Amino acid sequence: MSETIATGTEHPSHDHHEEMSFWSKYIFSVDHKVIGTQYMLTGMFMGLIGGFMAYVFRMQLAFPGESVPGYGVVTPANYNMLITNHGTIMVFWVAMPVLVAALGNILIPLMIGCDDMVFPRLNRLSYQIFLLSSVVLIISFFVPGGGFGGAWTAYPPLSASGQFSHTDWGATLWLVAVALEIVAFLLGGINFITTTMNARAPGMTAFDVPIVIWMINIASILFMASVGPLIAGAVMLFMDQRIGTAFFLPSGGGDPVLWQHLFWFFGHPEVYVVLLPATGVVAEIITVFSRKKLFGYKTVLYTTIATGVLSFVVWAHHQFIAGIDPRMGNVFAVTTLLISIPIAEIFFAYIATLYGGSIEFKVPMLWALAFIIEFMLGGVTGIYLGASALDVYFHDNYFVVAHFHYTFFPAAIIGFYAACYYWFPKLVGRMMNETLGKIHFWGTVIPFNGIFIPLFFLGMAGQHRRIFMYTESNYPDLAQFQDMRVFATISLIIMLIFQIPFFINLFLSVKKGEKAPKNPWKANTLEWSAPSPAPHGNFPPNDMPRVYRGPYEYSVPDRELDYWPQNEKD
Ligand SMILES: [Cu+2]
Repeated sequence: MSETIATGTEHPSHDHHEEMSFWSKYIFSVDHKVIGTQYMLTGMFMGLIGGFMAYVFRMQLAFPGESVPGYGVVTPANYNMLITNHGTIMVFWVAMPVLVAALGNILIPLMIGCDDMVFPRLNRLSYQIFLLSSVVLIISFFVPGGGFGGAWTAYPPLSASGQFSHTDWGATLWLVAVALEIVAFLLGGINFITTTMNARAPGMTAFDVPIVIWMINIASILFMASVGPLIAGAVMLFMDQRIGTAFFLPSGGGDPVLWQHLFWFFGHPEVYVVLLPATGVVAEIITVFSRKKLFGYKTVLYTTIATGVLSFVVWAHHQFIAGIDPRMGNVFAVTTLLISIPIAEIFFAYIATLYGGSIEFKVPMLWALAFIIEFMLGGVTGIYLGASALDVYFHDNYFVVAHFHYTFFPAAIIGFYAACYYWFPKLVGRMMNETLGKIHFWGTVIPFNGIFIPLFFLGMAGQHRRIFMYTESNYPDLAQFQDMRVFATISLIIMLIFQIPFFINLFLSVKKGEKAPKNPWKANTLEWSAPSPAPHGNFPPNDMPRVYRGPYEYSVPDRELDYWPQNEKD
């Protein structure tokens, strides 16, 4: 990224940022690509912490031995702190920054053909608040009493007082960190939506906008519309923790189920906030690597909007056994089954896109195909959980854990890797290594299934989540499945080891990768008409992209890349 317009620089007038210092170029930059990269790197760093936490508590589950006398690898309270912060980090500090903030920042201006976000300084502020939130979260692990251990859903009364949940300053800092993180993404969402509405290349209509940009925007709207109740809830929980109110505490006349409503009104749409950008990335990649247009662009768009609307009326499927009126349970069971229809429709459109295409199994395409296959398992198992009667048994058991890892992992991890291998050439101007990429791909996807398929069976056997050991002494009926826990843990270790080829590939390719042409994948979206790496401002200022529409074809005169919108009709 450091050389500006290194190759094919027909427009030297655009070199105004050459004299910038390291600080203004990489730390305090307002360039959307740099901010997106900052979000991505911070998200990856937090991902390492979250992954390490998973390693520690999976070691505890597999080998509840003697390192801590009487317990195993960690104490029960530390186990709770690890699972709590693993979940929190992976959702709020990995999936959100990488899928929404990094992809939104990097892709929106490039793919709609403009030079930057409409509010670049607001964008920079958004990242800075996000960075601050990450620091606050990390500090919360080290305060007296330790990090918060009341689970990522922070249900009261445990989150306001509880002997195994570290509810002193650890809980309060956790809450402050989450609130700051939410502020960062609110600022980002305003920018994404405004930019997409107002800064599209001349000639680009709403239906010419690439589907991934639509999906990122719909995700931003879902986030901004669902997070309000959570902010209100966070303020109330903060007051319960710190100044003695009892909004959620039955001991003072409060109602803990109120928190569950406020949390899941946000928490369920959040699944789609993370899922939709990844689903969009997959649409871009499968069209390019099968040389096909997206099957049913408008249908996919409308079903995405339908998914977004429906995602607001399913939240209480997390509360079937929390004491809500059973008739309301029926309503939420029906809406939950309904939402599987548009999601399935999108995946059918993708399969129809692949059908009959000339498919090229390049690394980004492998990740995209893996997304479709793995998410299918997550989606289908969700239908079981949506049935309120089955949920009596499955609630908070390992079937749920396996299910939501089959939705979040494809979205956050597989979706991220697909995007990373695909757009790396545009950001860096070099290609990533295909062989290392394939090693990384198989070494990630195979062990991923090794971790979570056993958890479906453990769940069906009745293993409840958030318990730090299952031995003869505390769960005699579950102790016999210890081999499965060991298998899952070893799979996790293999998967973590196979992330090393990725980091080698990433850092080597920045300096030594093969030089990338403007459009290495022969794609037809606008970002590939910008130089590789795309300079500050993306496109030469006197040659900004335009979208032309002729009677029979779409063309961009005087550009080597023809752009035709994905919804082109023959
Ligand atoms: Cu849900």
